[in-house]
Formats: sequence, C-alpha cells, structure tokens
Amino acid sequence: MNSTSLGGLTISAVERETGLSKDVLRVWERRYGFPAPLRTAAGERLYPEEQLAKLKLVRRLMDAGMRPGRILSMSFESLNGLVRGSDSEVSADSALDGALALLKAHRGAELRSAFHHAILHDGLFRFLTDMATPLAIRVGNAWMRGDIRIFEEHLFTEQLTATLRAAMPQDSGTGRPPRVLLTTLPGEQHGLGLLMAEATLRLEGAQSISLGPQTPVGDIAAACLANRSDVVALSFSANFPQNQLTGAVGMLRAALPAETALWCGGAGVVHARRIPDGVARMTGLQEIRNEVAAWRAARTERGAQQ
Ligand code: B12
Repeated sequence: MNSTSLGGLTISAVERETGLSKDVLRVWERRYGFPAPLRTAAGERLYPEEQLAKLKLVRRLMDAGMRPGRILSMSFESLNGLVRGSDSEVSADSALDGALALLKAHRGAELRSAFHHAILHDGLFRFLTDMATPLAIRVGNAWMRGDIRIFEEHLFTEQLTATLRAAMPQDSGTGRPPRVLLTTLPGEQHGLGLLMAEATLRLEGAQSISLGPQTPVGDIAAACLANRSDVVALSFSANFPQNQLTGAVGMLRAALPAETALWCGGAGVVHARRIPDGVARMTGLQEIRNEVAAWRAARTERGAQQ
C-alpha cells in the first residue's frame, strides 16, 4: 500500500516518485532534519504530500548540480524560485515559451506544426539540441510544479514522437556501420531520449534499430546477436534508480560479446557514481556524433592492420 488513510506516502512510494533512495531519505532525515515524516502506529514513515512536492524540487535542483546540504533547509517557495531560474537558464527563448503555451492550450496540431517549422528552419540536429531537449526539461519542471497536468505531458510526448519519427532519415537498409541497437532497461519508461539518440544516429548515416523502451537484459543480448549489432545504446532518465544502474549495466555488459560496444546516455548517467568497465558514459547527443566517428576511425585502422 503506498498512500494510507492518514494521508501520507510510504518511503517506497517516495523513492519511486522522486528517484531518491530510501537510504538517502533516512540519512537526510537524520542529518538535516528534512524530510520529517510522520509515523504510523506501527512506526513506519509516512510522508505528507507537501514533503513529497519539496523533495521533487530538491531532486530536480540536484540534477542541475546543487548540493542537498545547501537546499534542503530552503522553503518550497524558494526552491520553486530556483527551479524557475534554472528554467530560464535552460531556455530563455520565445520559441520554447510559444511551444509551452500551445501545449497548455491543448493545441496539439499547432504544436506539431511549430516543431516542423523549427526543423525546416534549423535542421533536425539543432531542433533536437535547441528545442526538443530544453522543452522536455521545461515540460518536466512544469509538471513537477503542478503547472501542467499528466495528460498534457502525454500530449507533448505524442506530438514530439510523431514529429521525430516523420523527420528522421528512414532506415533504407543501406546505412553504414556501426549497427546500433537502442533500448532502455526494464523500469525505464522514458523513450524520448532514446528516440533523439536514434534520430542523431540516422543523421550520421548509421544503421540503427530501436526496440523501444524496457527490454529485459537477456533479450537485449539475444537481439544483439540476431542483428549482429556493433553497439548497444541504452538511455536512462533522471528517474532511473541509481542503486540499480551499476548492477543492471554490469549484467548486460557480461551478457554481450566483448567486441560489442555498450553506450549509456541520458540524464540518469550524468551523476551515476560508478559505470562498469567496458561501458561508455555519454551525456549528450553531440557525443553520439563523436563516438560514431571514433568507432569508424578505429575500424578503418583495424582494417589497415589486417
Ligand atoms: C515525457 C516524460 C514522461 C512520460 C514518458 C513518456 C515516454 N514515452 O517517454 C511519462 C508521462 C510516461 C513519464 C512518467 C514518469 N516520469 Co517523467 N518525464 C518526462 C519528461 C518531461 C521528458 C522525458 C524525456 O524524454 N527527456 C528527454 C531528455 C530531455 O532527457 P535526457 O535524459 O536528458 O537525454 C538527453 C541526452 O542525455 C541524450 N540521451 C538520452 N538518451 C541517450 C542515450 C545515449 C546512448 C546517448 C549517447 C545520449 C542520450 O538525449 C537527450 C536529448 O539531449 C521528463 C523531464 C526531463 N527533464 O527529462 C520527466 C521526468 C524524467 N519524469 C519524472 C518522473 C518523476 C516520472 C514518474 C516517476 C512520474 C510518476 N509519478 O509516475 C514516471 C516514471 C516512469 C518510469 N518508470 O520510468 C522526473 C524524474 C525526476 C527524477 N530526478 O527522478 C522528470 C525529470 C520530471 C521532473 N522534472 O520531475 N514521464
């Protein structure tokens, strides 16, 4: 049971909602006095909704590089102000304001046409880096503050997904190596980062095949063999539990042939404490371009040596 008759959330529910582990929540409580959960008659922690809302802001600001010791004592309003500030750092841009306004007004078709217009004007790669990425971050922040509802976030995802699928170069079977298999691990539902990575690979002329989100480790290894993939690329959002990341990626690394590269990208790997050996940590889309070029150069060199 996650939410109780006393009107609070269990520690497991808070862990799931915020991506902050139970250990972290208990340590902060001891060290900083926040969160300060109530207790059930049985002594279990119960977190009121307001504390959950503040923890979401704290998590968001930590993702942006702030230290918990600095921000945990701040009020909800001050934290909200900081998040708004980081919004404008991400994107002081009228095109993004316009897109967000269209989303809030539920004008989905117009939002899509604004996306198409931006792609025609700037090209697909710049659209990905200058519009799709900062807009996704703003949509996430607006959702977290309660400024947009979950169905509006779904509308955004659908419009962006449809746009990217239509705009990315199609797989004509004539792409050049590397052959890249894309997916996320079970539990990672966020698929937009994956799609943006796929679009970038296609722009580089690479052969990319996406399985979409949530493929079990054993099936990723089987798909890699079936497709004779040179690279497996995984995407992790900030929501992916950090305490599972190293183990799950390590298991996949062990299940893949040694010559298959394993690339991990997305906000979820930026702050990961440890990435197993033989795994590349990549945070942005530009790194895909660099890695593809490096992979091709290494291949040419191998060919010259044989
Ligand atoms: C859309 C969205 C959803 C949709 C996803 C639909 C879909 N089909 O994808 C839905 C509504 C389902 C959803 C659900 C949830 N979400 Co959500 N979601 C988002 C949102 C707005 C966009 C996600 C996204 O695709 N981002 C894409 C880009 C921007 O993310 P990126 O990881 O930084 O990746 C970039 C690069 O690193 C690179 N990249 C990505 N992958 C790869 C891979 C490789 C190999 C390489 C090289 C590069 C690369 O490309 C990207 C573009 O530059 C984000 C906001 C945000 N800040 O991302 C929240 C967000 C990720 N969600 C969040 C939360 C809390 C949730 C839920 C727990 C909510 C709930 N209570 O149910 C669930 C959890 C679902 C799960 N189990 O995974 C939080 C996570 C907070 C945290 N730090 O833990 C966020 C950050 C919102 C927020 N600000 O609070 N979500």
